[in-house]
Amino acid sequence: MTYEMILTEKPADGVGVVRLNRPQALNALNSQITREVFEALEAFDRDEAVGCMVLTGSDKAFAAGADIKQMLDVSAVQMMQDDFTDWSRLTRLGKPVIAAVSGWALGGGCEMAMMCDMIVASETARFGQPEITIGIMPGAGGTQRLTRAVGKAVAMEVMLGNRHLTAQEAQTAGLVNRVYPVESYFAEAVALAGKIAAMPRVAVRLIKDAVNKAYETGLTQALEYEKRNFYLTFSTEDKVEGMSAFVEKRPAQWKHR
Ligand code: CO8
Repeated sequence: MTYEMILTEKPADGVGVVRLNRPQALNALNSQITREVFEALEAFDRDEAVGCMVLTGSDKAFAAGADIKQMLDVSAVQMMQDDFTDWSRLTRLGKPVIAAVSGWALGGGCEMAMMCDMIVASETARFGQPEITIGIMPGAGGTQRLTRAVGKAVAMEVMLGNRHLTAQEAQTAGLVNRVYPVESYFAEAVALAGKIAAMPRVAVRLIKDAVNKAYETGLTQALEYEKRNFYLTFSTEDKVEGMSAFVEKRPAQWKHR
């Protein structure tokens, strides 16, 4: 597969990286770049050599939002009909995705980072939902995911008052996992992805799936869901291997089955 607006690489064992590469527009997300991002992530999701993915941009911008120039002349009906608005593909990936964010993560850029499973940020990262300043509102999960991550009061200020959260503020609020200097955030994200890729992958998938249920359903239903995934892990070869390795005091050799 050849891409024009993204770069892909496998910089470490088990790790697939998708990099937004539209520097002249601060990685503004038009329909082509978003389609390429989803296709590349889905390809890594199918790739047996990959256990965890990293989605990143440049040091200056993860992404400065959806492409305003593309949206300028688009009607509501076109917006609704175009697959541009179907970003849920990112949330349907089985393997975990870590967003490695530096610089601007605004509007759709912030929303895309929040659709990932974890966020590793550089000290220069800035998170915001400035849609209000161009007369619209967040449309890819901003009002929901940001609110759940940072709480109503901060979310309101970010979305109504165009407040940007610093990396440190975003970490304190629970939006971001880790903050590193700009020189090392990407390597740290790849290292975290490598660590996760080395875990037994059926369990990784079932845990990701169950944690996401905490967002999507009520507690009783989610606990029931967790129990079923837990039982399912007992059907894996890796459960036998992991427990045997513990008892025999040796490292486990995962088969990812
Ligand atoms: N869309 C299109 N082009 C952009 C965008 C954008 N979002 N952001 C930056 N660019 C372009 C600029 O137009 C400029 O191009 P040119 O040189 O050709 O004029 C180039 O990138 C560099 O930008 P600046 O000169 O503005 O750079 P600065 O460093 O001065 O400023 C900022 C950086 C603060 C990030 C500024 O560019 C900015 O405010 N950008 C817009 C941020 C914004 O409003 N984002 C929200 C967009 S709306 C949205 O994301 C809705 C999501 C809905 C998703 C729905 C899917 C379902």
